[in-house]
Amino acid sequence: MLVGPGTTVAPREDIPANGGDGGALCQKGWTAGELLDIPDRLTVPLMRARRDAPLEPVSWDAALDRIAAGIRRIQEAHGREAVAVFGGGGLTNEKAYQLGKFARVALRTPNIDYNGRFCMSSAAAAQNRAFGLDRGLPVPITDIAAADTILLAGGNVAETMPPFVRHLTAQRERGGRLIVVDPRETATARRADLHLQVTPGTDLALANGLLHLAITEGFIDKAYLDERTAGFEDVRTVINGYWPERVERITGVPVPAMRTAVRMLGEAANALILTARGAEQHATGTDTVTAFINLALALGLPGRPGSGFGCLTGQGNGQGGREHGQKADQLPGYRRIDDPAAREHVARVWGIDPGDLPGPGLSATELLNALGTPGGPRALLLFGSNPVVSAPDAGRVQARLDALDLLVVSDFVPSETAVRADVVLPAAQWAEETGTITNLEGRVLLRRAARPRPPGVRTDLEILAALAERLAAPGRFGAEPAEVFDELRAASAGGLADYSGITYERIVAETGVFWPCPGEDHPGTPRVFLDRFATPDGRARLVPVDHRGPAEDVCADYPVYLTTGRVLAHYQSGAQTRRVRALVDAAPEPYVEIHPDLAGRLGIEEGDDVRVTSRRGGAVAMARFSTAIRRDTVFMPFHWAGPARANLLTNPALDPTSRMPEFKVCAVRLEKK
Ligand SMILES: Nc1nc2c(c(=O)[nH]1)N[C@H]1C(S)=C(S)[C@@H](COP(=O)(O)OP(=O)(O)OC[C@H]3O[C@@H](n4cnc5c(=O)[nH]c(N)nc54)[C@H](O)[C@@H]3O)O[C@H]1N2
Ligand SMILES: Nc1nc2c(c(=O)[nH]1)N[C@H]1C(S)=C(S)[C@@H](COP(=O)(O)OP(=O)(O)OC[C@H]3O[C@@H](n4cnc5c(=O)[nH]c(N)nc54)[C@H](O)[C@@H]3O)O[C@H]1N2
Ligand SMILES: [Mo]
Repeated sequence: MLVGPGTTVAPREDIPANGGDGGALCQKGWTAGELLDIPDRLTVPLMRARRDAPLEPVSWDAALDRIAAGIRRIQEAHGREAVAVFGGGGLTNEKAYQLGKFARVALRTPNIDYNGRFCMSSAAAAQNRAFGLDRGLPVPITDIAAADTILLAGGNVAETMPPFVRHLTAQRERGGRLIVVDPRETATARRADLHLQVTPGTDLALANGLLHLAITEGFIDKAYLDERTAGFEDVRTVINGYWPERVERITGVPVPAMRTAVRMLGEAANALILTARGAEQHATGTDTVTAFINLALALGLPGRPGSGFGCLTGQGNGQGGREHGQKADQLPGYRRIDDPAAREHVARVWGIDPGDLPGPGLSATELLNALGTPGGPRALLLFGSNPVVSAPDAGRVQARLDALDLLVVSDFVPSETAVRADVVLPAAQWAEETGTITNLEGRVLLRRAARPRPPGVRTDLEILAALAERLAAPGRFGAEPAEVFDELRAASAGGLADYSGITYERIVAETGVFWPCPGEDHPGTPRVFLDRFATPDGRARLVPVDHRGPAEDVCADYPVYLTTGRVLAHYQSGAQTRRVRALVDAAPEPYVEIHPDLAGRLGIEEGDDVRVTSRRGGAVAMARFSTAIRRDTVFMPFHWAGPARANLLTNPALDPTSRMPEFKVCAVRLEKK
């Protein structure tokens, strides 16, 4: 199977989200074993004496003492909120939970957020608003095959979620149809029966336009709307303004294609509407997802097996990472930090006074941009993210990180962010430690350590325990995943994401347990919303939303749209995959995907180095021609550092509800370099 002495990575045949029969892993999975043996793997703590001194190896005690002393000094001089924490959706549930507790109990700071704010936040906000609950898929992934029609907005699963594609294949073999909404004719769009090639940032108008047609063509499920929802009449009023010709003008999608899409959805016995980052990573992301949910509700889909609305999660623990308190506004169990009952419950589990729990803190982009500013945080502890490459307007973020008094990074590779830190802590990686993750179905899975970690390396839980001790934090900070999971169960009890009935033993015996699972005798909940939604009155909410367009539109100086995303061979900021030979060979170079017609107008030839400039900064990458992209749009993957860093260009404009930055559209100009 794989690569990397001593460890093989094999698909779990028994977990359908990984592929089910036959099993499938994506290319990143197949080569992940190599990561365990990368040449510059961190195995010893590093520290610099001064900001301008080099990083040098030190003992764990020296590193941890320095961090604790720095935190104390900064908090005494500037207040508790002057120390901030940044987490990641790749962390296990145990680590995400412990990080949230560490911030609130050991540091007593409100300022903790995580990279899931860049990832899942718009889908989460819209699902919470509509359904009272945010679970990626409301049904097991195997239900996908039962859908007669699937509409996927802004997801390139053929490259980003290869294991998911087998479910699409099974669906197609059953005669099911696929509609893909994407400004590019991606590998996923090429599989589709219908490709709606939208202008970036106009999905909201498209979804409203589809609903308009669904109403005029009589596909609305009146009985369902009466019985299970609220708000349709207000939505209908807004939808009146989205007649097909107007929507074609906004979105670039021809009216006949919209009509076909609506028929495919409306005539299907079972249909699923799914969104991913292409539709979500916008300053209008929450409302855009809401528009797709409105459409799903009007067609009567959510709460029926084989039908519904869902969003595809991203990172290793994209679902669980958003449930247990590493979000600025959240406590474990998907509780709100401003809810007095939630504070009371969690404070009791943590052995502290609810009055000592901080309130909500700054969201990820706002937090990063406040670092080192007057009144902003002066220290940052970072676990599981590489924002120098992955944050919007990354040039500014890099300057903010450099303005800190203390930057601490826990990682297993010297990422672009880690090399700027004052203290770098060498962490164990996934294969070397045990913990739970929750997949997009809401199924909690146990991942056991597969091999011993190198000497000198500690787990994030051990690091947090050692720091909590040095900071004389109240309560316990266990270093053992099983102990932390038991505490998480208690803290989540009674919350929306209730894990109290889930144990490691059950997860193993039952091949994962679906939350909510409020008792050890409760079977777990593979399908949510069958009888009621998680709102106070049990009804789903339709919410009227209007098209606003991108926060930054094209103009004479910046006449081209830039959108960003992923390629098959690389993962995220590339901190891991740029260190794997096989993946570098598969996708060695950063590039700008450009239509030959647009390139011709700009005097750019295939293979030229192109300077791409936005209001934030400039990047340089090689032109790669493609007729699969719109003529008004270029695409850059965001996996590379250096001059081709796409996030030097992106717009940090935020969605007002989710605080999601607008990664998926900004205005640029291009020149041959
Ligand atoms: N190979 C690989 N796989 C990954 C990852 C990775 O880095 N590499 N990352 C993981 C993570 S964390 C995530 S979140 C997922 C993301 O998974 P996806 O959401 O599938 O990934 P993206 O490539 O970011 O965006 C998907 C598509 O959105 C399109 N798009 C751009 N702008 C718009 C728009 O305005 N509207 C619409 N409808 N579409 C638009 C892009 O052209 C792109 O094809 O992937 C996960 N899987
Ligand atoms: N332009 C643009 N930018 C984007 C996006 C986009 O589509 N376009 N997508 C956004 C999205 S969806 C996401 S999810 C973010 C992701 O971007 P990042 O948050 O930067 O995610 P990664 O590159 O996975 O970085 C994770 C880092 O943590 C380390 N790490 C992994 N696991 C662990 C662990 O268990 N413990 C510790 N201590 N370290 C660990 C890895 O080695 C790596 O250095 O990027 C966002 N940025
Ligand atoms: Mo993500």
